[in-house]
Amino acid sequence: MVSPSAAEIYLKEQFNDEDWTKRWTPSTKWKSASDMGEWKLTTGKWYGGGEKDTGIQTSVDARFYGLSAPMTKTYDSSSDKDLIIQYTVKHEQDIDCGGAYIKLLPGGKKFDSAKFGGDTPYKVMFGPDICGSNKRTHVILHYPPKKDNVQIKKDVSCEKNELSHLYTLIIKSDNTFEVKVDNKSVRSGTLEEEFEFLEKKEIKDPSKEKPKDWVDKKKIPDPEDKKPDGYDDMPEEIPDPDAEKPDDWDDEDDGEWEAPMLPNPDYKGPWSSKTIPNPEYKGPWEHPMISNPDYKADDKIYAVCAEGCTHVGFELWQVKSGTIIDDIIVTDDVKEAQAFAEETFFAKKTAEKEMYDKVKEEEKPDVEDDEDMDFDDDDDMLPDDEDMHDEF
Ligand SMILES: [Ca+2]
Repeated sequence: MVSPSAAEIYLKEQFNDEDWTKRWTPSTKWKSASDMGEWKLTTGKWYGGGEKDTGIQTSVDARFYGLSAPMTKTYDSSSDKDLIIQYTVKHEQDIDCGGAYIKLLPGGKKFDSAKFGGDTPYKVMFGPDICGSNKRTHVILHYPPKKDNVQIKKDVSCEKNELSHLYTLIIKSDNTFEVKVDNKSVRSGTLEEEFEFLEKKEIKDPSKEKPKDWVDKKKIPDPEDKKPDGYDDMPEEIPDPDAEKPDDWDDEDDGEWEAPMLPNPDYKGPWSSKTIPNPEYKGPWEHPMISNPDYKADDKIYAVCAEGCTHVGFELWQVKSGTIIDDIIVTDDVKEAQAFAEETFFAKKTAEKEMYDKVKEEEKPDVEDDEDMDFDDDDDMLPDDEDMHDEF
């Protein structure tokens, strides 16, 4: 095994001090001040790391939230370097609509943190975004040859309940990637197959078309099967043989009596021939494929930060505020991200859940007053993974 180059950490942010505002800059020139919400330092209502382990929280409903920070070191993509972005999101407001994704940004000294917002060029956009039934983890990577941002083809689910969840994106220099939620893999594969960075390898041969005499009828009428003589003379209905003329029927007054009609049990509908397999059948026509002349292989798709990534930021819209962001790490070593997750998310997880249960228990009204109310808190605890695996 080749020994890997020393692990680097480009950003580690735990928001456990009042000085976080010296490291992070709000986007004051992105939207008008009245459209912007303020980030607050808080543990939130339930937490597992004690009162000093705070995170940043969106504090006003129906506002934009912009915030960015320089990384401690520039991340440059290179063939011996992976890229891992990891952080936690806690939607303690029981979110109905709001983003909580993070962006990895280029710009260096020219990065305009005051103007940072939805239109600022980025290299990676990653994390949960929920609005009504739309519920996904964005994975969008910038691809310079297309001069465009390219979104993962299949939906990646996200967590919606009121507890902290850990989001991890791993982009490897072998052009594979993995998305984990709470350290469980929710999507992985090659960048080429799971994103539309490249043109298709093969296309339908434009010089070929389906021959006019191609036989794709599987069955034909049996030439041996002939319509029996007199078949069409069979009436659909016949007079009811059991009907009798009523005793009081007067032909003069009532007209000539006729028996009511019944469906004819011998009538079999319009005649159709039996079918037999078509001896000329050739199967469905398949369009011959050729190599796509526009396809260009690229072994550097992973290199999202070829020009250097220097900042991380959040530019979010939240209808219902209260989301808490914490424990961000950007590194080139999966083990560093894993160790940081153990120190933070996994160390706090159980205590946070216990506190959450306690708060929810205390919030319950007295049973005598509200006997009919149904508290389904446990349902919220189930991972929202119903659409997480269905595409594998
Ligand atoms: Ca913290």
